[in-house]
Amino acid sequence: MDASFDTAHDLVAINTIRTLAIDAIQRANSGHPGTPMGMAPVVYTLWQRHLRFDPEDPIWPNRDRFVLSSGHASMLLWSMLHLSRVKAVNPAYEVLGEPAVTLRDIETFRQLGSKCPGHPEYRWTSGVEATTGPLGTGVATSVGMAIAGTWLAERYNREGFPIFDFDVYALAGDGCMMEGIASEAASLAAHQRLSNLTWIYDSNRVTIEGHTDIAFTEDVAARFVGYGWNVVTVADANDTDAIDRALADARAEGERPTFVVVHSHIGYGSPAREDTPAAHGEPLGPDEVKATKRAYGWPEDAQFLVPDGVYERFAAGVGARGKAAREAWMTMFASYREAHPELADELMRIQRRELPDGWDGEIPEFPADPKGIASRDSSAQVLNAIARHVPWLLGGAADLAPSTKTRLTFDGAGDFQADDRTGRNLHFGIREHASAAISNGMSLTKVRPYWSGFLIFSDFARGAIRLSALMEIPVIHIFTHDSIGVGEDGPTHQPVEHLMSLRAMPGIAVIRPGDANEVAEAWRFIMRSEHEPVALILSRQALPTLDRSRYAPAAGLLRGAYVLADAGDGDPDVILIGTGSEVGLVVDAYERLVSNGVHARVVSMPSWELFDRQPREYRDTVLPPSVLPRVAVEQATTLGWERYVGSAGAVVGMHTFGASAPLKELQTKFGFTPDRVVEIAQEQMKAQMR
Ligand SMILES: Cc1ncc(C[n+]2csc(CCOP(=O)(O)OP(=O)(O)O)c2C)c(N)n1
Ligand SMILES: [Mg+2]
Repeated sequence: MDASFDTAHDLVAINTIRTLAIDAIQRANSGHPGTPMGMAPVVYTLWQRHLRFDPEDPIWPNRDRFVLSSGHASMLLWSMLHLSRVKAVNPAYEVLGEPAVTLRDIETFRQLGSKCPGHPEYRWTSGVEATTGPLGTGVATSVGMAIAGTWLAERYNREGFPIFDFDVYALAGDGCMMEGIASEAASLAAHQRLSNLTWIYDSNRVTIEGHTDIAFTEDVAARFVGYGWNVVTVADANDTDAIDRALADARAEGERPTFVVVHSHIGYGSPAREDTPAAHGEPLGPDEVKATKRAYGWPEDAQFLVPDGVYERFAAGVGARGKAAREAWMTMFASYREAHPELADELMRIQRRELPDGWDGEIPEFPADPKGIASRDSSAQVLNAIARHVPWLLGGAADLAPSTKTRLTFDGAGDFQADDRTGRNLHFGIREHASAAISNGMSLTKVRPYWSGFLIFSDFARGAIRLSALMEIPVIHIFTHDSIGVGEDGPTHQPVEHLMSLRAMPGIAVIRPGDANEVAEAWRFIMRSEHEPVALILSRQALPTLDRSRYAPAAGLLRGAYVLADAGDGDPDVILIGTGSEVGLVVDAYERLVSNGVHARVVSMPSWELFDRQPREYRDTVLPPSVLPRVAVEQATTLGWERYVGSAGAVVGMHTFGASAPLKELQTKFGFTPDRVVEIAQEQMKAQMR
């Protein structure tokens, strides 16, 4: 079939997208029909006329990306994936013959097991580029994809081999534009001159509570001009020629990201619901479904109808363009492999999240040192040692690199900027939420990202950290200044509840290493992690480097918790558990108890998550169930420690905010001294004997 635009045929295809959404939402009796109805022509035009995406291979590395930042409008994406017959891909990156989204999935929209959940979920449905729903986060994620695209192009493209030149598109609504994270990301995207990035703004001027006049009256287009974007306006979302021109303009733009403002009507075509907030998040209702179908010239009783020729139309549009582009790329890649075998090998590894041979060859071993080294500093050494061997490990800080020590300092590491795309040090600016979302986007594009900030500000990034866990992508979130150990900066900068709140999040490993060698082991775990993000929690202050000939090897970190020291055979009299900066303190207390003849044990517990994954047998050897006297020491909220110390055990932790004072004084004030820990251990032993 001819792929050229033909208003009648295109309108049937567009109305198929709309009516599938209407029917699925009516059947589910929940969902958001308004935006699929309003924006169907825009997304259709993008896919049919511009997107270089092959439904036969939705993970082809140089595909254009489409991110539905208005995640509530998921039916728009499900209709597109179904109608263009995108193929499913399994976790081994194999393309399966079956469709990613069947008509049956659409009929069971929002039901358990359907490939069409309420919001787009990466890894659950093939063709979804990013999990979206938390507004603003999808557009920020798209910036990470665009950054990764330019970095990959610079590193891997060679004369005659444009291996990477993909574009990134995101669709956003009023809600995304109101969220702060979108502003953070838009500002950085313009600074970085990401001309491979286009955001399409669905300006329907309606949100849940009503018309945007109630809360959002700024000039959004002017804002984006201010950031430095190329701003284009489409006056009518149904004008497919105007949309086509705007997207062509975006592709021709070589210096700036493009912002396409599309004036649209939420619930377009529904006689009673168009332009109303009710169209946003309610099914139309049986009568209005019929009235709307009549308005579209659609058979009013037909449900889940895909008229003859519609699949073929998608196949002739996005299907044919995508196939041609991918096949040309495959042919090019075969010659590239001959001409540049090492680069091609790297690329294949990146795609499979594999590491280069010898990546860990330079990880240092730290000699015992009672004065020690801050874990942020040992981490800096380890990170640099690894990054020298893993070219696609890149990242930065939210303007805190001199404090978080995450800068790559070796020759050639460079700074990533518009005029140097090879740089591996990113400057995220003071934008924590966007830093995490951008890192997610980079990870979805398969480079290995890290970003860093103070642990206290992890709250600012939490929404995007959570999405990295939900998507099961190996983003490295690095947080330093991990406790009251920060000292003089005081309670605004001293995290208390943050560690526990990160541990409360499923799907992310929180690691708080106790000394430099545990830091090295933490990085070994991090780098091997293919499908799980990590929060690495580091200290500002020096931590003694333990003598590992005297205490157990740091490799115990990989099991989450391990017996660091034990004063004798058999069950101990008391178990002291410490994490991070408190391991040294607990070891001091242990030595005192031992010199008093107590059979004490020290357990270093850098990661609850890794420990909980161990077989019960191992866990019971570390924390024998029969040994009740237990003390956990951590400069943070105590909530949750009962699971390891039991209801009778003791926890030395924080019950209030911290204070501004030198660290030593804070340690005394809040009870983090060897004397206090010894005292509590003795109370524990007494109490359990009674
Ligand atoms: C961070 C965040 N806050 C709140 C919500 C709940 N929410 C979902 S959609 C929506 C309104 C979105 O309005 P708009 O982006 O204009 O979408 P439209 O109604 O035009 O489809 C809200 C508040 C959310 N998904 N994410
Ligand atoms: Mg809106």
